[in-house]
Amino acid sequence: MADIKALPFPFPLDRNAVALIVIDMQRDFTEPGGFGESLGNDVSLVAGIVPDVKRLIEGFRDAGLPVIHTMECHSPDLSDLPPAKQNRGNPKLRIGDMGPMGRILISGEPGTSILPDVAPVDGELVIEKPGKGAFYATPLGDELKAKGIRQLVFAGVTTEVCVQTTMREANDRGYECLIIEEATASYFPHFKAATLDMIRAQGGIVGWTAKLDDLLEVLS
Ligand code: C5J
Repeated sequence: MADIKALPFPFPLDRNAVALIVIDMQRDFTEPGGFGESLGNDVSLVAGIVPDVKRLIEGFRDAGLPVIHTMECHSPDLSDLPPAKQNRGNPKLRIGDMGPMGRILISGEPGTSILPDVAPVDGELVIEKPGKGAFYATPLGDELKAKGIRQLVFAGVTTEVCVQTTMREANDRGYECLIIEEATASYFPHFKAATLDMIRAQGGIVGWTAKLDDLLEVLS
């Protein structure tokens, strides 16, 4: 065990039981022409975290620790897309529609892919998920159990949607959860700030928050 400086108190990192989970660093959320922009968002706000997510991933790889990636996407026949999700909001392009990077949020389409700078390498687990949370309708829970993982370090987009949903799912399943502040982003900076506050409130009711350099110092 090694303590990482964190809030609301130090995070007791166990190198034998920790994995990094990088949520939805996909072109559809970070590049013009994707799902994020079709909902009216300024995607440059979230694209800016790529260098810090890359440093975090490299820190885990250099330490020989597991890195897991998730992708929010649906099957081409939309059989895993409930109408309640498809019809939500008033986007220019809905999930499954053809956009400039292929069909929006559909498995295998160019826009659904993870950004090259933070893409998985051979041997890293990639979870395709139809929901906001990465445990719903995916093999993630079984994979973590099989690997003996008890602690999850979180990065990715967006802080208050897929990152927070997955962190809460993990927290309820008994995982110790730590989110890295510089490695997550929202289209709404005040939502990110509020999410980090919520996570560490009440003695860490959802988990811990830490700065990237404080984690990397302990990993190196
Ligand atoms: C959203 C996500 N925001 N990855 N997805 O729809 O947070």
